[in-house]
Amino acid sequence: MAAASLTWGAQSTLLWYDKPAADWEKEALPIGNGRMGAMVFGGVQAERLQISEKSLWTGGPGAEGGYDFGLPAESQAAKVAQLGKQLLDGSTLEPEPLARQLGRKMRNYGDYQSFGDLIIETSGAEGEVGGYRRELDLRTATARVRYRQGFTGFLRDYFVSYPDQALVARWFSTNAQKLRVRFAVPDNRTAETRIETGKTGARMVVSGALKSNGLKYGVALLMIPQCGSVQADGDAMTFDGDCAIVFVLTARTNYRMHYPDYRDAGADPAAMAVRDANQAAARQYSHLARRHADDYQPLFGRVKLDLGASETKLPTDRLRERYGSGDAGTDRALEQLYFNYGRYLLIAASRPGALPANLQGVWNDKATPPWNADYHVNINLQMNYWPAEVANLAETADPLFDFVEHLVAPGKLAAQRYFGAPGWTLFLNTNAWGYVGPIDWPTAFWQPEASAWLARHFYQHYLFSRDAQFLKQRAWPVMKGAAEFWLATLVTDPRDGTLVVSPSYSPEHGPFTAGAAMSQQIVADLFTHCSEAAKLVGDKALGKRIDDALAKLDRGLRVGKWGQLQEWKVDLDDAKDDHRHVSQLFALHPGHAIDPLKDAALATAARATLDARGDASTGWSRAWKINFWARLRDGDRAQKLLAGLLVDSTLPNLWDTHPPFQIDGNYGATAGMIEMLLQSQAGVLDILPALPKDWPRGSVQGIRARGDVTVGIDWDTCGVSALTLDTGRSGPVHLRSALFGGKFEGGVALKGEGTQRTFSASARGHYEFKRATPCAPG
Ligand code: FUC
Repeated sequence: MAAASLTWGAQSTLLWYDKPAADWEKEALPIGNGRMGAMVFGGVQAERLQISEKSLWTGGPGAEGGYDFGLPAESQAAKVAQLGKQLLDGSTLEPEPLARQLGRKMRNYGDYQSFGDLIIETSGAEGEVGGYRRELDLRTATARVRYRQGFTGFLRDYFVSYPDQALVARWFSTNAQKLRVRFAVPDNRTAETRIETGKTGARMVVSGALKSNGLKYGVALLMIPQCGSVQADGDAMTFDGDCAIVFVLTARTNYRMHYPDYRDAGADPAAMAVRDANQAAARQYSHLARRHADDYQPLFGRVKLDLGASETKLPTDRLRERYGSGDAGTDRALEQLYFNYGRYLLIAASRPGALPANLQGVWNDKATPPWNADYHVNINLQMNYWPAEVANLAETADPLFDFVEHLVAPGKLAAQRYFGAPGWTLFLNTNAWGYVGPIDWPTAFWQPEASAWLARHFYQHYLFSRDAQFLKQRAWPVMKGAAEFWLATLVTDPRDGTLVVSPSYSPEHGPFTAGAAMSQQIVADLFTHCSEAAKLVGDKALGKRIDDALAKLDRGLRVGKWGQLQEWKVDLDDAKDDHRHVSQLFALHPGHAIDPLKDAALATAARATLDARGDASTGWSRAWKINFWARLRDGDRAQKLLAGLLVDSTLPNLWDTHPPFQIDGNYGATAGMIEMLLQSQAGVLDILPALPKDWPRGSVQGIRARGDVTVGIDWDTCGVSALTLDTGRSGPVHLRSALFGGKFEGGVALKGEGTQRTFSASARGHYEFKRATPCAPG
């Protein structure tokens, strides 16, 4: 097999560095197939590949001391109703006493685990190391390391294959290589290592169970040299030969995402890992690489963004350090790279058949990671999936849908136990074990709006795909359950007769009140979608109840005393508060109840709120603000937020940092960059709604709009020069673009005038519109 080619250009699809990674969080490079992940260090004397697998979690069923999904045995409904009533006079309650009453200590919540480290020690090579290069090629989802030592050249390739469910590595050197290979596991589990050597290679199997909960795991490692043989040496395998060697590593557990047992009874993860490894090893390395590319490239290749980056020879860490220092071409290079990396990271951390992307995607090296590396559902899990539809990667949301569907069963108990209500809900956070109860951290324990917010993703998938079957079979049951919960739980506010959420708490901020803005906005968003969906699926009875409730619902949209959008129904906002959650703007993004083109007063208030909160914040908060400003049609401000994120909240390996590393910011910013170029939440395809002046020329291809439309836009200093639309379904398409304000050509009859036009698309149609006058830049 020919050595993989190494390209020096291609800055926008290549992360590269001129030294090995010293730090897991800041420097190592992530690869993954949604279920398994690895962090590549690229060490010379010793290579470390830190391995993760999504389902390896401590805690949950089987944990010593028991596990109750966060739910108390007795009903809390009377207490909750009483507190809710108490707040209806407009009073406030501090979260601490409420957390003492309603919060619960997490018992055996567990942590997402590292699977272990593949350590490959080298010896024999002598002399200075030169020409070192470590890279992550986003076009092929392959990490590479190359260098020379003395007169020997080394080249190593790594990828995690989705079709073959295996990490594959190939080590090539121009002279003999001497390797010692072991798999190190953390000490919170039992571990037995078995090694078998044969003619064509050797196999190591490490298996055991987590001490915490008995969850079984198994990892299989095959070493397949192209010459010579592999020997066993205690718990290690050694190789000494003048040829390339291929590694295949597979990992499994006996986890099953199934409430309430969460185990695949009878599954033998070690045997499963061996099966995976043998199946993969039945193919040549080149064949495995091709299957990986054939799987990955059609996903990654769907979208192309060109912001006018210049070619640069700077390694990625220096490219980032230089960002903002006045060279527009290299600034654009980093932005393009960051955008492509966000799409890459979503494919690498979320593929069908596994758990969704958690706070760290799929990558974790700790036994007790920050926030358990769990699923926070008061923004973070949702943000992870913001790019899925718009970046044309809808398949990556499948794990989210599976996960949320499985939460409905425990979520029904949460609704009963805490509210005596039908339907389903959960609060701040959840894990691999269907945790649905509140925790005892006063700042953030209460957020029963989480189910409605998650249900939104299902309906959005319908809006983008127009897949009526998905709506009926998957979206509607989840949405309906969330709506039934709120229909039973809303109370009449004696102050104005509206329906409100009470008790209500603005995420991680402020006192308990009745009818906080985000609570009302989320419920309004859910009901609005359910009202539409009820008609589409023919559920008249529920549709009527929802419409009646919507008519009385407080929408949570108020302008307060300093011109801000109020966070609470009572005007409590402090203009000096710079809290990272800007929950009161849910209706601007991800919701769409605030439409700046229709409601200038609310848009102005949203702007006042954002100005007061300021631009500096944690990683994910900055990412959210990119989306907010894009929705406010202020491209320069959105780009300023992106710049701040790249400078202050991005690590050398381009991971988002809260701090610490938290992947939501990568995803949120990627989605935000698309919001700057295309929006469709108001039923109109809005072309370049928030283009910053720093992006005077460019092109984006393959992004998605609601209505099953794939969009391509070219622009220059005169605005849009070409627009292409690929329509999956027949029906009207509404467009807004400055292109239609001037002379243009297009192959279809448009209705309307000026910048707003409509045409009737056919299924699988292709439409092109072009500016008809040359651009003479002034
Ligand atoms: C929410 C945020 C925190 C952090 C955590 C994982 O609670 O408010 O900032 O991102 O999630």
